[in-house]
This record gives sequence, structure tokens and C-alpha cells, in this order.
Amino acid sequence: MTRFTLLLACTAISSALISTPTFAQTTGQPAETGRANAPNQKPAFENQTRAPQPASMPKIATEVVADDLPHLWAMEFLPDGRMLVTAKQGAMHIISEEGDAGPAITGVPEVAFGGQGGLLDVALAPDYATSGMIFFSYAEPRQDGNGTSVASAKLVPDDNGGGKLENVNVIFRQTPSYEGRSHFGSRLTFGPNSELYVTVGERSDRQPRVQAQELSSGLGKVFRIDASGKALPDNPFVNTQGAQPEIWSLGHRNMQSAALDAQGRLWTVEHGPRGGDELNRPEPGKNYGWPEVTYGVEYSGSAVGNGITEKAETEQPVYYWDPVIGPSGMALYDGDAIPEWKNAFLVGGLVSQGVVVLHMDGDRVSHEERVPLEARIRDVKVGPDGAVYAVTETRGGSSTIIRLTKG
Ligand SMILES: [Ca+2]
Repeated sequence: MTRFTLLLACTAISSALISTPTFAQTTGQPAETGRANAPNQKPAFENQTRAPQPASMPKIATEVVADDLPHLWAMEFLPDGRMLVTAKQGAMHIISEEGDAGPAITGVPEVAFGGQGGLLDVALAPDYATSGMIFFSYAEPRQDGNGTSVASAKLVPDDNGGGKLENVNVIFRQTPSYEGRSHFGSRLTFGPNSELYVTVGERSDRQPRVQAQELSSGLGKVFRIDASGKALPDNPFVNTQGAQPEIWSLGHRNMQSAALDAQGRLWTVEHGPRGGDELNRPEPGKNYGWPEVTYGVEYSGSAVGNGITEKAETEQPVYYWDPVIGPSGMALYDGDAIPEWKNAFLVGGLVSQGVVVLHMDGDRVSHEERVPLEARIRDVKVGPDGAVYAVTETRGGSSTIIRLTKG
């Protein structure tokens, strides 16, 4: 295993194949200096986009703690300090504290691997230390297409660094199924009362994506369920005729980021259209607009729908990015090792190739900071040591795990 440390200097292009995003680390100025895709769209309030960088930005040192890993999608720290990771092709591994991946854990169900599909997120049950239960999401191959599903299982590690899943139980299926390879979401986040939030996508294509607005469809929603997959009795639409009772909020595009804040409230970051990635705090029963109200434009450059960014019935994003960051995983920084980041959200950037640090003032973003890592960042977690761990990916290739500390 390779271990090395490098101090982040000004971004240098390390390979002709990687187009490194351009931005300037200047206090008081926005990190993003690129041209907007929708320059005529205006934010609804101050600091809804391109918030200034903070006055004090820590110097960050990076170290590769694990490399030569399969293409990972998610990681979680186990109570013993090892990492549990999902590999997109359909495997789970435990990574030792020395950075070595153990043999594939057996019992993982078949996944629809391809495009954005595969084995996706993993979360430890709140009582994992005693129950050994984990929850994971994946693109599930189905007779009528595919869709995002959530399963629970008991993780039984063995003495060789591997292990097995016992009692695999599919507890929730996003419906309808669709024959596609895009926008599966997803993240799994347990709330303070062991409620499970499941974020998904709207399957991308124009025909299914409009279902993000329909309560009878599970496309483009946040769901809130219990450990057996049932809708919670205080969910907003349990008494609405024809609505899927598991729905918590609607009008979402493709959410691969979710985390709780210090008060235990859910926040999400979703992949928007070109110039429309957004941060939200999904509240019960509220409509986040997609695909009728959104910032950004279609990949073709044309307007999304009628090109509306505001409507009374839909929620404004707390924050948006144009150009996009390509959000992956996110975490609340609740450690002490990097005091400047206390209570900030850390968001992985696939496109921005680094970690985005969102400093909050109440429920608004006050400052945006960026840590360039010159790699697509697939997930971000805070370790038990207070360091930040970022999972990288190369397209269709392999992953590393990088540890970020105060340099
Ligand atoms: Ca929205």
C-alpha cells in the first residue's frame, strides 16, 4: 500500500486527460469563477449561489490511506475503526485500518450494474453495535425494468477480513420500475428516532421524470420509512388518496447526497440540470420543483420546461451551483480536528473534483469553500479521529480513499 502526503498547492493540471475546474482561493470572493450556464437566472436571495469564501480557510494536507480499490460508491466507518465500503459492481468489502480491502462479503444480491446503476449506499443501523444490522440501496434488476431498492441484512464479519450477509431482506422498492441506466439516487440516512430517509432519482428521461411531481409515483422523492420498510404514521401523505405513503417530499431530480444537521434534520444535495445542482432541507409534504421549477438548463442548452426558477407552490433551494459541482456524498463536519469547519456541510464533487465546504448561518449558506483534490469525489465521511475521508473514483475504474487533515 502506498502512503504519501502532499500539501495542496494551487491547482496544477496533473494529467492532460483531466480538465481541472478553475477557481481561485480568495477570501471574500466566490470560489466559483466559471461562466454560468444560465447567466440570466438570478438568485432569489443573497448567498443562494456563489457565496463568498470564508475569512479563515485551513491549509489541508492529504494522504492516501487506501488505494487499488474497486470502483467504490459509498463508505461507512464501523465501530472498530475499519471501513465498510460498497463497490458499484455489486460487492461489499471491509477495509482494514492499514488500508487493505478484505475479500468480498458474500450474500450481496444481484444488482443492475451499468450506467449509474449498481450497488449504491450503505448505512449502519442505529443499533449496529448490538444488532450487526446494515441497510443498503442498489439498482435492482426487475422483470419490468429496474429501480432503486433498499435491503437490510446482518453483517457477520469473519476472521479473514471478509464476512457474509445473513437474512437479506428487501424492505423497500421504489416504483414504478423503469428500463434505464440513470438517476437511481441514492442515500440512506437514519434520523434521530431511527426513521430511515431514502433519497432516489427520477430516472432522468423526459417521460418518467415528470413523475417527480406525482404523489402516486416513487420517482424523484425523499421517502421516510421504518426498519421494516413501512411508511411512518406521521408521514405527510399517509391519508392522501392515491399517494405513496412513504413519501416525505417531492419534486426532486437525483439525490446522491444526504446528511443530518446538528439538530437531527435532513439535508440533501441533488444533481440538477446543467447549472442547477441544489442544496435543500426537505420538509414534510413540500415540493422542490423539478422538473417544472428549477435553476439551470437542459444539457442541450435549452430551457427546462418554461424556464421558471420561482413559483409560490414550490420551495427555493437553500443554495445552488451554476456551473454544477456534480454532488455525491455529504457529511456534517462534527469533529474537532479542523475547527474552521465545525458544523459545516462537506459535499463531494464529482465534477468539481474536490470537497465543497458549506458554512452555514442558520438555515442559509454564509460561505462556500473548496478543497481541490484533482479527482472525482464519490463519498465523504468524517472519521472517528476527526479527519475527513474522501472516496475517489475514476470512470469505470478504481477508487482510493484520501484522508484530509489540517496541514
Ligand atoms: Ca428544486
